[in-house]
Amino acid sequence: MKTIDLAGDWRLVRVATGRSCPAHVPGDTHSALLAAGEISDPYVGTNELAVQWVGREDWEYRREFAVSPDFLAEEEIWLSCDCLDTIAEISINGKAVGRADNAFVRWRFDVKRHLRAGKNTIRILFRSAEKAAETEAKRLPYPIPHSLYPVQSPHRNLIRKVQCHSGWDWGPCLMVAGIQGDISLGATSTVRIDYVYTEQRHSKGACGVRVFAECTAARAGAYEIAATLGGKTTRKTVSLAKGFNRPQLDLVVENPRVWWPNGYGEQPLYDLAVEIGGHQVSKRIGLRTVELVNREDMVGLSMSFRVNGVSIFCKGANWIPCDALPQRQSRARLEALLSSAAAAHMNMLRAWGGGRYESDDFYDLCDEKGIMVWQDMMFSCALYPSTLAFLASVEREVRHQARRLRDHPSLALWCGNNEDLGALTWFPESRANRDRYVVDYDRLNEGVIGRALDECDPTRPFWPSSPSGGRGDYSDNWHDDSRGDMHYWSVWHEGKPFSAYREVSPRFCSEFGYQSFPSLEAIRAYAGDGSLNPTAPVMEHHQRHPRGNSIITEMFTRYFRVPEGFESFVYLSQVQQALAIRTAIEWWRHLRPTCMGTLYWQLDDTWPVCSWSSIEYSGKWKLLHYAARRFYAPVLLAGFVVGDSVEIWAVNDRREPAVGRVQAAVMDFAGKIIRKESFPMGVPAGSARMLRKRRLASLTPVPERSFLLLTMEMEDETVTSELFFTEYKRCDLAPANVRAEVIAHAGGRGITVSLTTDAPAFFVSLDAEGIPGEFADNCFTLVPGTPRLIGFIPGVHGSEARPTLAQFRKALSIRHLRDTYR
Ligand code: BMA
Repeated sequence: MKTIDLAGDWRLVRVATGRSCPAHVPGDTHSALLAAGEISDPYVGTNELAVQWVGREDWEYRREFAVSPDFLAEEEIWLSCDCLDTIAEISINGKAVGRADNAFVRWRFDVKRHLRAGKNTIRILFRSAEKAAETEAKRLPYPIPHSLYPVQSPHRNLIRKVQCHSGWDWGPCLMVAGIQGDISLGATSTVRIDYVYTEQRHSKGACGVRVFAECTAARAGAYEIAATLGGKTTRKTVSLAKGFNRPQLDLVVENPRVWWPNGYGEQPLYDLAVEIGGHQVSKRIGLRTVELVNREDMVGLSMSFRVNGVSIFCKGANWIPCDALPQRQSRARLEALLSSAAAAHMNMLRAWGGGRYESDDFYDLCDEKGIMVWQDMMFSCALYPSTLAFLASVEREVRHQARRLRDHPSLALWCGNNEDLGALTWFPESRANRDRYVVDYDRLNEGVIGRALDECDPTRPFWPSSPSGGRGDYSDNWHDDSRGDMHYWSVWHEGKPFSAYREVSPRFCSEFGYQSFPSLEAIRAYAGDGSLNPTAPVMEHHQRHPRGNSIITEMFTRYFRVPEGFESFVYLSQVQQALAIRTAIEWWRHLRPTCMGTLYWQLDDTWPVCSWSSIEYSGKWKLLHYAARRFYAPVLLAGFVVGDSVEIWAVNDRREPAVGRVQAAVMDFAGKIIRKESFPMGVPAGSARMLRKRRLASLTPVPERSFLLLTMEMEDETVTSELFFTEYKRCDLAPANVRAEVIAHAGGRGITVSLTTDAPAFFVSLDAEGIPGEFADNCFTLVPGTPRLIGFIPGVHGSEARPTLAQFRKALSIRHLRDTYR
């Protein structure tokens, strides 16, 4: 097979005026216009509003390319486009080649008759997706509503494009267009392989791998198919018809090394190469079994994942596209985010239905890092049409994505959509005429998506919607903690206290979240120094939840003394977020095996904004992400006040028992230990145990005067945790004087901060403004007499940035709870 890569330099033409600028492919309109100085940065200030016109225009991408007589001599020649976003008309040398209307489909057009030897021109005209959606809305016999957000492009649910491009409650409205993913010409007179995928059969000491190669033959005939797996090659001759074929080959891997999720073992990957008629496709596969366990039990319907026969407690977050501008979604950015997820002991991310089927890089990295993927199909928070054209388009999309992605060992589950089942009750139209919309829903979700996935990937289960009570259950599972997965949003959207997290016992909580502000440096970059106030217009512009700032502020008043000054406000918002999610996850982890998964909303951001993310747009960790590294640790030590008692629990996710010693000390706010006990700990693999239960009154007569400091010593690590007996605001904390000394890391490229205090200090947080990097720990309790050394690794994954000690000292600031008020 021969190819001509068409990535690289193109020109972008604004059709209405003929004005043009350079554009990089793969890329998008907005990135090209920004690079050319035609628009201002939509992430700064309120510029987003000033670029809305871009999405309402038509744009043409255009370039020239050369074709050799050799290439032209091949029997079949096609144009292959991995992602055209979205409503596109393609022409070569002035002749129409085809049209596209779904950004999630790989488009292929026969182009042999349009090409000539020497110079050729290709043009791809992108019609405004927003206008196409409006036209479509007018054609529909009845309205198909979707969720509404502050800055938004309407009717996004009528076009097959990344749904959050149209604006979300954390994202800008940037209706980008463009050629994303690979674009190339291919030519062959033999065979083109379209998809390679495998099925595994595990037995003692061996794994049988059946390889399928979907291919298109230019000519009928006998061909040799060769597959190499783990260095061993098997061949056979097959007879192929002209057009579509699916030959298969059987291979065996002796003594396979199995793939494990992060925290459970290694992630060995095997190289697989398949060749037919000179076309070779290579990939890496992982050998493992993965099952979704849905069992009717005393509580309802269980939901857990079992990998290689081991029940996995799924720990992770929800993933949204890592940038609102597709051109910036680089492998390096994905690598940084996914490394951060793995560093916080995550073993699952949910690729959420309002985003995209991610790039190959994303799944390759998840394979390498042991991060299982819960893969939604790209439908979210809306009702969708079930016109024949729409269903046909979705069918094509799902069939393509299933075959593209099904070989990734990380991919654990296909899910029909995000919250569309629940959305049936959101809109007046669907409440008034539920039957009509349920039929639409079912035609699309079971009739097309579920059926196509069953067929294209029989190795994985299909989960109808997140949340849901399973296939065939059409109730709104939003608040049902007995069956399947739930989204628990009462603490944010309904303003319930953090303790409400303890009132539900989810089987699997696939969404729950709490907002915070991004760091001061992020805020300064979009708001400027003159708007450092939560309700300044530019700050409100970067807060897409209409009540977001009010919810954050109101919650402060429940737990904390009201913070003074903007910097304290921002810091406390991050402490509060970390506390909210920690409250939920510590509790739900201790409920295992009733609960077997927690995925908080959300890991990342698409632009700099106040949101539920634990990692802000730049890749910088919020305090929640540091907290996640502790509350998602394989062995968790947690204290809970339950009624008039205090319970101390340990949760062990490991495949081996956890043994160690625990010390529980009641300390007053001057740092004096009032009571102390120490006891051995032994927790069997994959279980939770209550270690001690004490009457609160026996620990402390006045809950406002002290706190519980927990320390767990195991062979390989020491873990500490703290528990307050009442709200922080009720406690008279001592104005602790935290001292920091910055020292160079012996030998390494890191820096160490040595911390001491003269009184207990809570949520002690270090920040090195403007210096990318991560601290070894953050947002922790510091007590007198126990100094801490906290390492700082500069650079965001792989970057060589290395500050001098003087620069670091200048950038370093330290905050703790008592600092936020006088
Ligand atoms: C969830 C998600 C998103 C949304 C988030 C915060 O339910 O599915 O649609 O951004 O809530 O409101």
